[in-house]
Amino acid sequence: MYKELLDSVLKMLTLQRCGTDIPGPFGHPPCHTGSALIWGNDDYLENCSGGWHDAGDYGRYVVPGAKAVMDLLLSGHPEALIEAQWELDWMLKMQRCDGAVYHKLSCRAFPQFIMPEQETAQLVASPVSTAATADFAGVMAFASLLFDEKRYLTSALMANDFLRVNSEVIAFSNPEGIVTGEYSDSCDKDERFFASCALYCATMNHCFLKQARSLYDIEYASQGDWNCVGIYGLLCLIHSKTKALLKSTAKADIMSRADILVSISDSNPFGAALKNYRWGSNMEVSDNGCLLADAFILSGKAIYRECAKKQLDYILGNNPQKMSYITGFGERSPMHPHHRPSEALGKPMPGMVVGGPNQYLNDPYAIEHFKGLEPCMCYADELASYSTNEVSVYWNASLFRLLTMLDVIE
Ligand code: G3I
Ligand code: 9MR
Ligand code: ZN
Repeated sequence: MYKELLDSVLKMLTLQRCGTDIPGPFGHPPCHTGSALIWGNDDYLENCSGGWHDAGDYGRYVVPGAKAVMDLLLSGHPEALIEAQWELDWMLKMQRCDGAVYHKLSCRAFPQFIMPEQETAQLVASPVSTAATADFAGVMAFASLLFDEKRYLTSALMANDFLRVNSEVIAFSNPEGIVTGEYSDSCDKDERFFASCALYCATMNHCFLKQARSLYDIEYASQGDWNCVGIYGLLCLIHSKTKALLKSTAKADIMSRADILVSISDSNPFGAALKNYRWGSNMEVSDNGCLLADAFILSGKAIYRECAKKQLDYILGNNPQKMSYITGFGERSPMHPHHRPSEALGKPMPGMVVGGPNQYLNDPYAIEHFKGLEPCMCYADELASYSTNEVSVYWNASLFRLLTMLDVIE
């Protein structure tokens, strides 16, 4: 079962591929193969096909895509590395000639619950952002260590040059007429730190180490999400051969965070290393499981491995809903995920982890049904509840990394 689960969780990303023929029961003809209007000018991005549909929608977003890529690359799983290249090669098409990276590619609005090839509205490339540019630099630099592809490092260096010239944040917010996912981030310090660490590991050039030192923050190990990627800088250092002091600092930060997660897990009735339940809380659980697995690898202490296993147990059924949060796995699993292909085909695509309980009532269904509930109970297997029952490639990628790490440290 474990291998079937692992394969299915990775397969979800393949099934989310855009711009290519997808065979099989959840397949479809190529989609979104046209050019994209570059928002704000009359120019077009001619060749912009590829990448992954983000989630239950068909938008393609560099920032969360970078988190998903990093989790696949860090897993070291050979098929995951191949899958990551699908997104990496699309990201290369999102880089402007000055090194900056467009924040996203989507239509102007979310479509109805149709199959992807049926979304034929004009694609728009939204303005560049420094978060997307720095995330791009980070993943490309890290990827250059794993693939014999000069273009990854060359593009990463170009992106870093743009960041050096643009030291102020270029924050993204949906421009006029665009109402798809925003992934806004007003602080790009963690993204710049991630990029600097990855570039240092890829080149061993001390100027990037100096850059990383100036951007370091002790909080990075305790923050993880699409908008908090400093931890990937720490992990790049830990995975590198450098003797820099910052690597020991990174290890120490991971270990002290792991101790805090163990105590949070111990006080949670279901062992989840969670204090609050936010949008994508199941990703936070798998991210924390990965950090605990890293702590076991660094220290050999069983307490971290046992706590990491509790994170997967929570996602697979040891939770207040007494259900597996992964479609198609477990006696009870989500049947109505907020996922356009699943809804259009009338059956849930297997291997997708749903966002999970979210106490902040971020969708109309949640407002109507979850008021007054315990935070851990704010979940419903309902199509309409996109803030608790959607899926995404970066939630799946985090779960995939946890599954591969637990397989190794078992
Ligand atoms: O982390 C803070 C928490 O500290 C605070 O207490 C809480 C209440 O204010 O907010 C938390 O931040 C939330 C964040 O998710 C947590 O990751 C934000 O309020 C919330 O707005 C944010 O929601 C994001 C959502 O898009 C809306 O922007 C989700 O992270 C993100 O996963 C989701 O992504 C969507 C895309 O837009 C479209 N495609 C589907 C995808 C998944 O649903
Ligand atoms: O389907 C959209 C989902 O992918 C997003 O995560 C979510 C939040 O941006 O929005 C969903 O689209 C809904 C829109 O926001 C409001 N009208 C109903 C749409 C479908 O549920
Ligand atoms: Zn598509």
